Amino acid sequence: IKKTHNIGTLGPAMKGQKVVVGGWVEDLRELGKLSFITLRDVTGVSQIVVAGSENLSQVKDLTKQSVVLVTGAVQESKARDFSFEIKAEKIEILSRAVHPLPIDPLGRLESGIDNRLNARALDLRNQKTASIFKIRHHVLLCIRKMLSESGFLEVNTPKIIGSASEGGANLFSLKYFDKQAYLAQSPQLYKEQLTLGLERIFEISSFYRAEKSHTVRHLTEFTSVDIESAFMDYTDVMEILEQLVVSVFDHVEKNCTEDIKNLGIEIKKPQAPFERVTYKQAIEELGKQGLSLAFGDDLLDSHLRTLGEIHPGFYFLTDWPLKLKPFYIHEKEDDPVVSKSFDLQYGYLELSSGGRRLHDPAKIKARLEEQGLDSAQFEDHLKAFDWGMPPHSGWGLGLDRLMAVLTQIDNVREVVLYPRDPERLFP
Ligand code: ATP
Ligand code: AMO
Repeated sequence: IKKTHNIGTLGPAMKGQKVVVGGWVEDLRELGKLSFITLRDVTGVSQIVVAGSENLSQVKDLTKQSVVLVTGAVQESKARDFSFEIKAEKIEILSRAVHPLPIDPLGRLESGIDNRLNARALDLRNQKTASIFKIRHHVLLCIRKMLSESGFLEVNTPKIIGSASEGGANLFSLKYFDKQAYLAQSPQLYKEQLTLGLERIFEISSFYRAEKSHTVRHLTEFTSVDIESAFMDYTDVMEILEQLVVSVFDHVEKNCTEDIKNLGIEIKKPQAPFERVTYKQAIEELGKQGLSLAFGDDLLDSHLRTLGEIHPGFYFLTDWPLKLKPFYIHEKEDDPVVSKSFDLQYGYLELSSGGRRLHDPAKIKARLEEQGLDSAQFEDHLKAFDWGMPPHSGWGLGLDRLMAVLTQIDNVREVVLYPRDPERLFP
């Protein structure tokens, strides 16, 4: 079952060379005493020419998407779509695909997203779908490289937790032997604590939110890229975030040419710095559009859609009213009803939020009480603030949402292999 070559590494220059390739039968045509197989592996596609009674009898009732191993020699091809082909000496059928298949993996017969997700592994033989996940791999590579080079250390924090990290709402609870536990919504508390030991850390992981949202941007299990850094203010981590986004677009443009082509998209690399719009400016802008808001009102979906029209592309919405922000967000020293916080928006879509954090435990306790949260629940977390907690800032970036923007796909389910939403638990 060993291959000597990936199809993508073959070419007409290897004429005469004997190879063993393996993959999936994409197409099969019989022409008199010859059969032609279009064989695809994850790296590319090749034509296989089958002759001779023994080989022909092997492929006689071969089904599309079956797995075969072919031993043969590379030769030039006369076919319009191929610059070379492999003349089979031996064909082994390793696994037979059973028809009818639930979806057409070539995408000639279009299937709805639900049918494709129900057969997700097979959907990956569709080159458009495969390209999304090849790009996702590159995005992760680039993020890890960029943050490591900026002095951030990758960490793993627990996903099974004993008490709420961001306040009680939206938590999945689970039975943990004879105790009650929860699935982490975010690494917020851990990443803050870790700044006192490691200064700059990042985590890329799944987090869980029990939100019954049926939108194209909410999942119950999503991937978050989180950073936290000691000795940085919110504007410093905003700069890191915009550099990261630009690097991701740049890296994908340079390293994923084939996948960009498969998706039929153009990578529009954004320019840093991104526009910074304060919350106060935003409500003035909305006021001019006839949407009247007072300082302290939350921005609803409709408001964000209007702002997205005024500011298409990436922009930061900064300096939110403190009362709209979680207990750990720091106030502005010169205007304490305003917070040192930001969201990164792409048009109407929120991609990330972050800010400067409180590092004075007395202030955190006061904010917890103000928000109706029980500070006793945060005792373990608050202890760390007496051990030399540095001033710190950070953000959380929704990777699935970033992928959706990058690939110009509306629904985050398309960019997640096995998405979880309120209706979907399988496969
Ligand atoms: P948060 O930062 O509070 O966790 P989020 O990251 O999920 O929210 P969004 O849900 O994109 O961010 O928030 C953008 C806006 O969309 C919010 O003002 C919110 O009121 C609104 N919104 C959230 N859920 C829904 C929904 N299911 N349908 C319509 N609008 C929604
Ligand atoms: P927030 O709750 O805004 O902030 O989450 C950060 C980012 O995570 C993504 N996101 C989601 N993506 C898909 N489905 C969901 N249900 C979902 N919920 C959130 C969004 C969002 O912008 N602790 C803070 C971050 C910080 O301050 O460091 C936090 O969790 O893209």
